[in-house]
Amino acid sequence: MDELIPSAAPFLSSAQRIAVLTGAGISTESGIPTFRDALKGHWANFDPQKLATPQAFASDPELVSRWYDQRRCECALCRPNPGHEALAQLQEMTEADGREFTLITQNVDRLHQTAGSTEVIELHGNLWVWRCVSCGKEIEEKGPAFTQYPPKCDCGGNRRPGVVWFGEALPRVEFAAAERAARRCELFLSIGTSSVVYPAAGLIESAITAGAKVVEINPEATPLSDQVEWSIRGKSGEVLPQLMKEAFGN
Ligand code: BV8
Ligand code: ZN
Repeated sequence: MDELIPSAAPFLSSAQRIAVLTGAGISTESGIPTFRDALKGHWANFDPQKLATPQAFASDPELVSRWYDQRRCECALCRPNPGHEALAQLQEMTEADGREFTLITQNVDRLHQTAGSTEVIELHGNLWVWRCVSCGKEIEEKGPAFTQYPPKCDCGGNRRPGVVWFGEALPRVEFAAAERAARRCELFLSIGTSSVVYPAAGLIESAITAGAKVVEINPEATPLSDQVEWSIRGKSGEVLPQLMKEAFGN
């Protein structure tokens, strides 16, 4: 067990306000590749950051909608891992004590919600809600793969995934709630994120500036590792259960 865990754990059970930011790394142990992991198979020679743009959708809506629908169907087969489950448990225990808990994610896979987390702030949207680019109509797609790419709205418009693409603004209400939680918290957990995509990574900096104690969990160092209280080198699916055991003894 990483020797930092015993010194960070007491704050999980004492902090009045806890905020958590997660990235692709927390879903790795559920079989979902991170943004850093090279795309496989048909998508091997595509750069995810190029596909995840309004320009890519405008120039090739069939290709981009096929990529997102494939990710939707693959994520639907994945299960939460002990990292997701530990955060759902931490929310439950914290709120049972009347303490404040805010879970903010950059992930679009909804595994936090599947693990039982509630009021999850989805900074970058999700793979299930698809929106018509003409009339704005939104429909949640829980079914099998689409039969047509891009999928069409009954108004005739193309439908796009309800995610935030590079160059697009984050949802205002969600981001304001995330900023508020980062500035108010006493303990901030940054889990499985490379801390390079903004404005999400700025939330970690806001928490540090506001004087919060920050725990980073990542097998690798990030640009913010030397600014946080505890930078724990490990997999979130292993470290989070250890932290919970150390903090709450179960
Ligand atoms: C915007 C949804 C303007 C789609 C995503 C300031 C400085 C520099 C650049 C910018 C800046 N401000 C804005 C920018 C531009 C850009 C940006 O940040 N670019 C980066 C690349 C430099 N930001 C934007 O474009 C944002 N929009 O700025 O709009 C604007 C404002 C007003 C009005 C109009 C416009 C929008 C950003 C959101 C884009 N959408 N996702 C989709 O999913 O397809 S971002 C997407 O990539 C993810 O959501 C996530 O945010 C990011 C990937 O980062 P991570 O999640 O951290 O994953 P990554 O693969 O990088 O790293 C994984 C980590 O896990 C690693 O560190 C690894 O070590 C670790 N790990 C691995 N295994 C484990 C593990 N950790 C724990 N346990 C394990 N087992
Ligand atoms: Zn429409």
